[in-house]
Amino acid sequence: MTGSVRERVSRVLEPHALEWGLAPLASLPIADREEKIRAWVADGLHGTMDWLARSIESRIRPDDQWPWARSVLVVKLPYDLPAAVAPGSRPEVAGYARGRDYHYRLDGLLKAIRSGLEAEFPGLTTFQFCDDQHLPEVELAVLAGLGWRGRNTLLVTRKGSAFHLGGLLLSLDGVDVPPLHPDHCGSCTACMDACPTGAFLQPGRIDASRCLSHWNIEDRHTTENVAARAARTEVFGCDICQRACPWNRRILTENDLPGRWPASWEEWVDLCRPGGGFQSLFTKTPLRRAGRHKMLRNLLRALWNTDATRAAALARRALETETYPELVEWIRARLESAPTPPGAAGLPDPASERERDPA
Ligand code: B12
Ligand code: SF4
Ligand code: SF4
Repeated sequence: MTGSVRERVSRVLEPHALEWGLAPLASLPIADREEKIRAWVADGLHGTMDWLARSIESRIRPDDQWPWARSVLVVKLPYDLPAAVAPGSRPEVAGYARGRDYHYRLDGLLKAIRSGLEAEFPGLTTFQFCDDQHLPEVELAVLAGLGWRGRNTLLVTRKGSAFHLGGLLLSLDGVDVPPLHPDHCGSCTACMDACPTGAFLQPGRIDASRCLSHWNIEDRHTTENVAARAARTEVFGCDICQRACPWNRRILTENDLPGRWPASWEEWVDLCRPGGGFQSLFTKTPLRRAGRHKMLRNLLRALWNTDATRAAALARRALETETYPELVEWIRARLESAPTPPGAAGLPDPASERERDPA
């Protein structure tokens, strides 16, 4: 039990080989943030995420919600950021979602860190978070000196931004204030320029309702919006603004979907049909949370933007087995508004197939 609080925390963290930061919670700046967060919600920039609007108080002042908390530990869990594929060439899933759900991975790591800290600091109270609590994670990571907030609103470091954040609120007193990381965005606006939906209204201010990631993960409805119209390849999440960032240039990886995953639009659509195996293939991955209905909508909508003929053929195939009322209604409406020339799809037209072979 010797050394400063930071040194003792550092000894506990060492075996985990993670990048981390620690800061007193009282050093979280409030006034400017509060104004921006309130304005963000008041302007409706949270899209369909009503839970975000309802939870702004604890995002502004976490110490009201967790009054015993004195400090915060934030860790980074890196993931692979794949290079771009040709738009529309195949369904694209954001890099972070391709492996085992990061919530499980972070959960295990944080539990181990927590036990270590509790042994080092007897009587310590902790509260674990990883994208699952009403906490301002990027802001806490900035506070802990882990990086700077990029114009794309994410935490960026000189090693890029492809990592998840998680951490612990701690009842630990005596934590010194770490230096803030310098901002290295400079005059760059690459993320803002690359966004296909113009979701960044100002540097650091996102209209989530325009973001592809909001549309294809969070939005349960089939309503048309700018993101639905702009989707080309992205069917789960979106890596475009991160890929464009010069700080990520050196970490971009090969872009191969996991071997067991389908590759073509047709195979993906079949997987998302009832009984097609969606739940079992994606168990324990972030895709499972989206569910097959949303994925089917995402696939058909994105394909409609690049190859309407192929999309309509696949939509008709999906209609043969689809039972989810909102989806059925939406597919029918789209087929009426965007019909396809018969036989031009390269796929058998299920309706005419049935006429030929009533069995
Ligand atoms: C809701 C949410 C989303 C929403 C909204 C995104 C957003 N930027 O707010 C959607 C679904 C769009 C989304 C998408 C993604 N997300 Co997300 N998301 C979250 C979540 C759950 C909450 C974020 C939040 O509170 N937003 C609300 C706003 C109000 O909060 P804020 O950004 O802190 O607020 C500041 C700005 O709005 C700004 N601001 C507001 N108005 C104005 C005006 C001006 C003039 C200025 C300058 C600033 C400004 O000031 C506010 C205060 O500082 C966090 C986890 C968490 N609990 O923090 C993950 C989180 C931010 N997401 C993450 C990831 C990985 C993503 C994606 C990359 C996933 C993907 N590949 O598809 C994309 C990236 C899109 C993007 N560029 O933001 C990671 C980011 C890791 C990192 N490196 O920073 C987090 C931290 C989750 C995690 N634990 O790993 N996400
Ligand atoms: S994730 Fe995609 S759609 Fe969302 S802000 Fe970034 S580039 Fe735009
Ligand atoms: S792309 Fe440029 S502006 Fe955007 S976060 Fe990266 S460095 Fe900052």
